[in-house]
Amino acid sequence: MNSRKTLIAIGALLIAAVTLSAAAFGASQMCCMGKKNKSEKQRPPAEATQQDGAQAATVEINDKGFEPSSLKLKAGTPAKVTFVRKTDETCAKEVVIKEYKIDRKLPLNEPVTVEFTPRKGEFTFACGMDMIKGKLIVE
Ligand SMILES: [Cu+2]
Repeated sequence: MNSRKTLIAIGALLIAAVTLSAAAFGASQMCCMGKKNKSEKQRPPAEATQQDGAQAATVEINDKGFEPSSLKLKAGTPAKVTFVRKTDETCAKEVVIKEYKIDRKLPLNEPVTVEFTPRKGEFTFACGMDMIKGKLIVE
């Protein structure tokens, strides 16, 4: 009799545990989706143009900062990213991509192309003082 009661008790506990963790999991899923939607609303990343085994994209520097502020690239494909500074009202007079040892001056209205082969991950491109930033999303 006693052992049977114990079994029932254990069974009830298990069911409660499963229900609780399922609820917690559901909640965390909801939370992540909320965050995702928010960041998607901000601005979707721009895609690079794929051509002849290479990829190219242009980023403008204007009074809003880098535009696009995030750029999607393919891993392992040589990339040419051209930066054009369109305003003097910015501190982004150079562009730095630390992970790829890129540090280039950006003369006004003069396109500057940086070349590198991106590897998978997320990288930051920034002004010389690391204040104005953009993101490379490499997949
Ligand atoms: Cu700056």
